[in-house]
Amino acid sequence: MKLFCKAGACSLSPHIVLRECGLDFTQVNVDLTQKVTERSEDYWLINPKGQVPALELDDGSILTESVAIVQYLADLKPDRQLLAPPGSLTRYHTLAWLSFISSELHKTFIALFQSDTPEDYKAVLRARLEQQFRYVERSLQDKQWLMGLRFSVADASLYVMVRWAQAAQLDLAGLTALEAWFHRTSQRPAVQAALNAEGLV
Ligand SMILES: N[C@@H](CCC(=O)N[C@@H](CS)C(=O)NCC(=O)O)C(=O)O
Repeated sequence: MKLFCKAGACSLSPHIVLRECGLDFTQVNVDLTQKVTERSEDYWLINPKGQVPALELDDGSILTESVAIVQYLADLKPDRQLLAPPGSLTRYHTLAWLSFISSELHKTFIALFQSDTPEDYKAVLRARLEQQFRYVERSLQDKQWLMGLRFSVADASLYVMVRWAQAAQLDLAGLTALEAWFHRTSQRPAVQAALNAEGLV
């Protein structure tokens, strides 16, 4: 498999999951401004949406969308227990987190990071995100991971968002459960390996 990614982007989430699963893959970095891979391939031809992540499977087919990719990867290695089996309610709670992270956090950050977003609207987005992180904080009370006792694909996705929150200098003061969770996640060998491979440490 090949993972098309950009350092620190949302592709870090499937990157972490690939390493948590112990799957064999090649990391291919993409210049998102030029839409060209580090191997000088036209990225539009790989993902017509021009976005990372994209996962190339061994048969040459391409899977896009982080939420779909992490589920696919976790289902390849059910023994790693990154996603509960189909039919179990825990699976759908995990998917609820993936959906929340993708639609509520990720897209709000994208608007915040855009240079042409007006400053007064950026203030609205920051306040919205800080409110959402307070919700995450409440959800993490007395829990090791979002789903309780097990690290899941949802934790991998949330990790990227908290890194972005730090980069955007959002006010996360007092969110001690989130801070402890971030520290725990950062210490996982797969997370360290992914950060290293993306040149982030
Ligand atoms: N819905 C997509 C969104 C992916 C996305 O927004 N990727 C960003 C990086 S975090 C990107 O490639 N941006 C470049 C662009 O949109 O041109 C997913 O979750 O995989």
